[in-house]
Amino acid sequence: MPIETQTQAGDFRSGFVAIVGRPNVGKSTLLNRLLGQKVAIVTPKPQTTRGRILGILTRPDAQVIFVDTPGLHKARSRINQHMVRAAEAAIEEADVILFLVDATTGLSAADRAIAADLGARSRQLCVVLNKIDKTARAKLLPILAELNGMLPQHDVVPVSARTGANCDELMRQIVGMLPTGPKLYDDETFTDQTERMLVQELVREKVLLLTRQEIPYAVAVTVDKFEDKGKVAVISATIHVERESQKPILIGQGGRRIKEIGQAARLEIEAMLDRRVFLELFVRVQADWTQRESLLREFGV
Ligand SMILES: Nc1nc2c(ncn2[C@@H]2O[C@H](COP(=O)(O)OP(=O)(O)OP(=O)(O)O)[C@@H](O)[C@H]2O)c(=O)[nH]1
Ligand SMILES: [Mg+2]
Repeated sequence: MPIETQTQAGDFRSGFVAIVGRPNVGKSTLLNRLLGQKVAIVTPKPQTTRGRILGILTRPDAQVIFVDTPGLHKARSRINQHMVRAAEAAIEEADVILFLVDATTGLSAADRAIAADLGARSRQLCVVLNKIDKTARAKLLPILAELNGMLPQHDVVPVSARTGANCDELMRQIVGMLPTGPKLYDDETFTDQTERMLVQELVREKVLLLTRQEIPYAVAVTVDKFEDKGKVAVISATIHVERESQKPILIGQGGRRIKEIGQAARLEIEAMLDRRVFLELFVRVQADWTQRESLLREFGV
């Protein structure tokens, strides 16, 4: 009998790769790095990502559907419970799980709990030790040893999502772990987010970057108008806060802070849309939105 040679189509790999871990370990930075473009916002504050975000990378040999997730943590408030549930759902649906840990902070009790949970699932799992650009080699070795001890069946790949160090090797390993299968998205699709959603998130990113204390956690953004007028996009967005007292903090003296947020967001939205942008921002109090189911849904959490 002739030996069957596999067809090209039979070699093609595709699948969902969930990027999970504690808040702030660099999941969204890694997604943007592996994809080669920004689809997820990044800030130094934990709990930046609030829902699942797809980043789709199509190569000649594979289609990798990355799923960025909110950080896993002990959720007390309703909004945080939603976020953790989104991450758990992504884990359930994934073909491959990338478990990210932060080398600069070392392993915490939360990391160990996540490792135990993920290790108990019979799933393709790759442990990614991130932020090696900011960590002394001597500090990496004991972390690597502990990860190997906890998850002996799984590879640990040290990377820097920020500089890209060793990310090619990580990509090679990810593709190797994917099952064979057909493309699930066409070649041009790189995210499941609409332009409106990307704009919304970019405004929220600037709010997070330019405000402190409770404000980042109290804010949701909606895009109320998005009109394409040839070379210009006219956009208005509302920044929702939880309490009246948060409004003046966000607006700043003489409107300075909201102006700064608007300028920073506009520049990035213009680059993304490759168009001039007229961006109008409003601030509105939506009492206790982080605790109300209907508003959480409305605000896309
Ligand atoms: N030095 C260094 N910093 C990094 C690296 N990757 C991410 N960061 C920084 O870590 C912070 C958090 O990054 P994010 O990508 O937002 O982390 P995340 O895990 O998505 O966070 P949440 O969405 O809040 O769960 C940001 O300040 C990043 O710039 C890295 O490889 N090296
Ligand atoms: Mg994130």
